[in-house]
Amino acid sequence: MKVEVVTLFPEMIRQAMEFGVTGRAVKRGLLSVGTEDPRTHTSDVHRTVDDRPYGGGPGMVMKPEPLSAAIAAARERVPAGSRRIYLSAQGRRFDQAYAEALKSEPGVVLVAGRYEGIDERVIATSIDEELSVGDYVLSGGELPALIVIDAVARLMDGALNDPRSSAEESFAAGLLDWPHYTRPVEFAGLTVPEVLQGGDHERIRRWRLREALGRTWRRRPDLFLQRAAGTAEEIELLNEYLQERQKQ
Ligand code: 4FD
Repeated sequence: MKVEVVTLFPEMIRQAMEFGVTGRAVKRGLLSVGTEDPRTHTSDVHRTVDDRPYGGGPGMVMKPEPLSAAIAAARERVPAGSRRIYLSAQGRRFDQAYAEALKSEPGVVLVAGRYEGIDERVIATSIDEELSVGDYVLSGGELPALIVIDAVARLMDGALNDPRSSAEESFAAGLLDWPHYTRPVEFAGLTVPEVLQGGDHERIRRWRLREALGRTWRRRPDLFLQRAAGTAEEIELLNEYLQERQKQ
């Protein structure tokens, strides 16, 4: 997959691609990430990319010409038909399902804004979709762009070192994670649950699924609404979990 990020701070994107799962995906050629800086599409001596807002008020707005030129240049380096996505708090909410869908696309242009916003006519003419990574305001779209790249990169075949990691994630898809433990067996007066210390893989699988279901029920009941109906086993395990908590 080819990703181009339109940003006034290309180093933020390039630096982040040197580490971790995304770094590996880039090195393995699963993903390529380029940047396009609107400042390189200016012709005045001051290389101006912002201007005062019509109607007055504080802050500045990204000028349309350099930004739209940068988006057009970025688009030439991704496959035809790639979508141009603007990261903004006004967008549709990014989630795991969106990441899964994006993974299968050959390319995408991610547009990161700065200042108070971008000129609305750029959204009208050069953006296919607005996307939000959550209900909070940031000072730039670069971190949201990196969130999207990270979420997609780790889904690509061969990006994770152990393919069992992605198999494990599909097993508990749409649920919160179960608790994890490593050595020592006792820490801060707390011990690793007995079931995990033994080698009964079926008991361990059921314990993990029960914990994932129970945590999701307690912490994020809204996730159950988005999820397909539970299997007979899931219903049984959630009942066990809730009954166990009644006693305590
Ligand atoms: N919630 C999000 C995306 C971007 C952002 C920006 C103008 C600054 C939050 C336009 C100025 C965008 C999000 C960047 N904040 N701020 O996804």
